[in-house]
Amino acid sequence: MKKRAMNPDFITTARTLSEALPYMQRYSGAIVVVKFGGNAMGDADAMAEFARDIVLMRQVGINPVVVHGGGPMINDLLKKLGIQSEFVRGKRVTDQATVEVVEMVLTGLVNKRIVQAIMDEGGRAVGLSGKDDDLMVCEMEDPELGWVGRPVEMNVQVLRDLMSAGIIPVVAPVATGMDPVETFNVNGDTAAGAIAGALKADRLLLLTDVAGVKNKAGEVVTQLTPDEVRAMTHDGTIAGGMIPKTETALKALDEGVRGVVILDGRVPNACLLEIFTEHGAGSLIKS
Ligand code: X2W
Repeated sequence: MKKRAMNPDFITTARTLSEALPYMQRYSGAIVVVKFGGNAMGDADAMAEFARDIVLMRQVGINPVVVHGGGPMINDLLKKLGIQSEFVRGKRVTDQATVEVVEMVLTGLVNKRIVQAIMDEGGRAVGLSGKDDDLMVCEMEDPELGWVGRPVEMNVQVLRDLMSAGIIPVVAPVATGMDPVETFNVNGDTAAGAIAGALKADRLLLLTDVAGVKNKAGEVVTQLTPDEVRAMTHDGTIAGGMIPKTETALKALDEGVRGVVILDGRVPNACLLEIFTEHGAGSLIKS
């Protein structure tokens, strides 16, 4: 009689799947908005792995919505074109020439790359920007920043329509203004927060290149309340580039998002770790 050898890797795979069942049940039908930042995109392998996680989420009944950035890719093209660029409080000062490059890079290059990566993994994806179906209408955030938009009106029906058709929406953070000839450059985190808020998402995952919110001792805090975030911001524990992320998180929670996670998108399978395991990944901010 032929004996079947038991490969220990298969046993681990089966156990991992089995342990994921309660999480699949908990998130079945949930809306999860994932902000995929330019710094988290890495190389083609990292992009493929991210896409695979998103397709797997959809396969088990979650409704993922991807909102992406692409700051480093915008920097590359601006540099090639000889256009200077600077950031004020984490946002790109955006003149007319810059906003044209931002729109080209985000809605063209980066958006289609992500859409393609999702389709390569067997999912259905459609790319759009805040301009499509008036998804995100903005006003000028601060004249000093130029064409940088603050979302003032959200029309998320198009996202619901795509989700109910089994299609993963991939959104570039570019928007129109109240005057439709205007084009706004929107910070990717801000756009993801506004979309998650308007959808009253179950989770907003902010994928970045740091492990999460750190305490005074430099350790990542796995769960914290909005009050704790405010206290840590007040005493300077939360500082620098983390501030726009935690501000986005608090605003999204105020608007009805159930939980926001700030996590390291460079960790393999970051989204799966967060959604399908007990430990999660990064820092969960929740009331
Ligand atoms: C960003 C939009 C892209 C973005 C920019 O121009 O770089 C503003 O700063 P990451 O990769 O998520 O940083 N917009 C207003 O947010 O990209």
